[in-house]
Amino acid sequence: MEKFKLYEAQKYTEQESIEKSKYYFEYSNQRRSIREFSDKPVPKEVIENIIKSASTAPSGANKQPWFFCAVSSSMIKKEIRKAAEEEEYENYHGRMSDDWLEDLKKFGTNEIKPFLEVAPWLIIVFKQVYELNEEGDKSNNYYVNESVGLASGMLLSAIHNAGLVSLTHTPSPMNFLQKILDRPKNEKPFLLIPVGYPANGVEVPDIERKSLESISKFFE
Ligand code: IYR
Repeated sequence: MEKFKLYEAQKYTEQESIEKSKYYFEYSNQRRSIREFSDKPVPKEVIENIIKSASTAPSGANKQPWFFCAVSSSMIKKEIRKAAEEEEYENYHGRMSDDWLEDLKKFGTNEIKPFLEVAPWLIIVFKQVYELNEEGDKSNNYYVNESVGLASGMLLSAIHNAGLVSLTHTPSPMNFLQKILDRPKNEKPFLLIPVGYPANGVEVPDIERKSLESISKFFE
């Protein structure tokens, strides 16, 4: 017989729930992806707590199919930047469609990625396509993309909550991260997330969130 522990829900009044949900939206709405970072250091403990928050995400059969590499070593950051820029050069010079390049124009991106060296931390999220134990036996993971996507979303919220900024970066292809960080063959890079403080006076594109009406429909 499985053992269950009693779940102690945190209870708020309706009014408190309304206020808290509104406050949380307003707070979340201040989060923006940042492409220019300050080199101001961030304590390791903050990054540890952020990763622990991400690890509270739900996952298929509770397999927790994620792994996080946190890099502050200048040498490794430099190696990552070099490999990422080589791939991005190919993306911007032939691999991305004209439509794609057009869609990116408003962000002013190109293949040059100084943030990969300037940001004090790079968090590389890996997905574990299957589980591999120490004896080399394989077992299944389920809903891996969904699970790691959820954990990554929670990672971004935890970063924002700590007063830090991030960029959800996907240099493509990303296999070089598996090599540089020496990760096992059951793991594939999922996202590369520079974390730190914004550069002084950094600007972000003037974009808006879609309206509630355009992203939802209520059936009451
Ligand atoms: N990976 C490239 C291109 C890029 C793609 C998308 I979709 C973006 O939202 C932003 C950039 C780069 O990082 O420049």
